[in-house]
Amino acid sequence: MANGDFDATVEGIRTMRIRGAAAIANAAADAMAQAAVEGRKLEDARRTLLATRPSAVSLANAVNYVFECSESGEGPVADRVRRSAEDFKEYSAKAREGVIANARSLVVDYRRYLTHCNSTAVVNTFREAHRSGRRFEVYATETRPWGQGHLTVSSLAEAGIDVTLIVDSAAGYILSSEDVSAVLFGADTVTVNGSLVNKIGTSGIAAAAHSLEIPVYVLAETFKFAPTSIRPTIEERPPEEVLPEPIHGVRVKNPVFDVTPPEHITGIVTENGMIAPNLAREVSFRKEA
Ligand code: RI2
Repeated sequence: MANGDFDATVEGIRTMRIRGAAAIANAAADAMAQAAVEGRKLEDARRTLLATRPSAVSLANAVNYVFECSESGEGPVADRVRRSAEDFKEYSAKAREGVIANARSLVVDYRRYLTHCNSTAVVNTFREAHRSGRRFEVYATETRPWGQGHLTVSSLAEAGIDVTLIVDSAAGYILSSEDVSAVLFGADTVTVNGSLVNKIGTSGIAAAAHSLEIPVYVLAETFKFAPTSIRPTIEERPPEEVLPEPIHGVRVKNPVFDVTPPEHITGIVTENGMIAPNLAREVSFRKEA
C-alpha cells in the first residue's frame, strides 16, 4: 500500500467514488489498516471515517469492529489491524452470500418486481435467480440525483434479465398499474425498532406499496443493523448534485437517505434468515471482536 492510501480511501468514500453500504464498510475496514501502516492514530482514523457517510451504520460497524479487534492480540498493531480488516471483509462477503441464498425464494417465475437505487444484495439476488433458470421482470428507478439505478439496470440487463428503467416519480404509478408482486430494497441501516434507513425515495415507494398491499422486503446483512437505539442520521449532500447550475434565488436541499417505518416493511432478509421488522433488536451486529 502506497502512503496516502488512507486519504485516498476516505476521499473515495466521501465523494461516493466508492459507494454502496457493504462496499463502503469494506473500504473503511481497509482504510483502518492503511492508517495503521501509515502510523496514524487509529482513534483519529476512526473519527474521520465515521464522518464520511453518516447514515450507513455498516461503515461504523466495520470501523468499530476493526478498531476493537486491534486493541488486543499479538504482534505489531499494523498486522493486527490488517488481520481484523481482512476478517471483516471475509465476514461481509459470506454474509451477503447468506442474504442472497435466503432471498432466493422471493424471486419466482413470471412475476414482476420493483427496486430502488443500487443494492449489491438485491442485484445479486435477481442475478442468482435468473442464473438458476427463473424468468421474471424488474422495474428499477433511476434514483436521482446520483442515478444509481443506471448501475442496477445495466447489471441486470447484462445478466439477460428483463429490466425496465423508470423515473423515481413513476414508482407509485408502476406499482398500481403493472401488477408488481413485491418490492426489494437494500439497506444502509436497520434501526433497533426495525425502521429502514435507505436511499432517498425508499419511504415513499414503501408507503405506496403498503397502501396497495404489495409486500416490501429489505435485504440486509447483519452488519447493517444498528447495535443500539439510534436516531438515524440523514446525510445531506452538496446542492450541485441536484442543480449543477444554480438558479438565482433558489435554495436546494439534498437529503440522500430517508426512513421507512417498520409497518411498511413485510420482512427483513439477513444471512441468518428472514425476520419481521419488530425483531430487529434481536439481530444487531455483534460479531465477536
Ligand atoms: P448494498 C446505497 O447507498 C443505497 O441506499 C442502497 O440501498 C445501499 O447503499 C446498497 O447497499 P449509496 O451508497 O446492498 O448509493 O450494496 O448512497 O450493501
